Amino acid sequence: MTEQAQNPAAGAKDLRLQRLVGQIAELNEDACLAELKRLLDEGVDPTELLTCFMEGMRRVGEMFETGRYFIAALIMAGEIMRAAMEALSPHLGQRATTGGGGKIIIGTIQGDIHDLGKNLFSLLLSCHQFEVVDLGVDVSPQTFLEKAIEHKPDLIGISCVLTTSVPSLKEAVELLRDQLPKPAPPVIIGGTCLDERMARFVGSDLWASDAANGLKICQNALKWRTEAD
Ligand code: B12
Repeated sequence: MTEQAQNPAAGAKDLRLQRLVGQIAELNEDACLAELKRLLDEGVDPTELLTCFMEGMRRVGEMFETGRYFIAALIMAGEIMRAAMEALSPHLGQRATTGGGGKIIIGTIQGDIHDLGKNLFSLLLSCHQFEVVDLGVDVSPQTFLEKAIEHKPDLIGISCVLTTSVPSLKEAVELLRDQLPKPAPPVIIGGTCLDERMARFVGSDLWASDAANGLKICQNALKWRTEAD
């Protein structure tokens, strides 16, 4: 017997989630946002819904790469993702009013204006007692250094989504490592164009494949730092 036949309710939900991914990839904004609201009202796990939007974005990117979509589609996809994150944010956790988890400065590297992944990571950090100083997008290596000196963070987060910005990312990591007083705060990097191999090339201390993983890595890094002090 198939899983769907054994548990028809779970099967129906899976079908709806698959349809939702399709609506996102087709850039059907009204349909996918209305379905998101209905699924949230029905109590579906918000992280499952976020995964659907990430998969939808991946498919949009794939169609852009293969020439089926143009830049306008990326702009529409960004708008859909921003609206979805606005709807999902209250369900993913409450922003903590106090710090206590440590201070992190974060920004998207020079040449890159993608900010939705960085914002999601910042939101998760804020919900877990981190004080987040967001430097925005298109941040130069020199600005990362100046802001790190000004704010004295426990960690530095850099988002890099575009492959063409990797040289600036490497430059920022090297500048922070060489110019900050020792022990320098660890640098964590993330973004779609990065993987472990790229993180080694760039020379960053830490790398995360997604925001949830990044949060865990930051919490562990702070624990090690506190224990080492
Ligand atoms: C929406 C979008 C846009 C929007 C962005 C809107 C915005 N406000 O961010 C706009 C229209 C601006 C855009 C522009 C371009 N884009 Co675009 N875009 C996308 C798209 C479809 C979705 C990105 C997104 O928001 N995803 C959702 C977020 C939540 O996911 P995320 O960014 O991956 O973040 C997650 C993780 O990576 C991680 N993370 C991210 N940052 C960090 C940082 C840290 C420290 C940590 C720990 C974790 C972390 O956490 C997040 C959640 O898990 C992607 C396709 C894709 N596969 O992602 C292409 C994509 C990223 N874009 C691409 C391209 C090529 C461009 C353009 C160059 C197109 C052009 N010809 O002009 C321009 C570049 C503009 C610029 N200078 O930056 C390529 C990049 C290819 C590459 N490897 O370089 C992609 C992959 C599409 C593709 N497959 O070709 N884009």
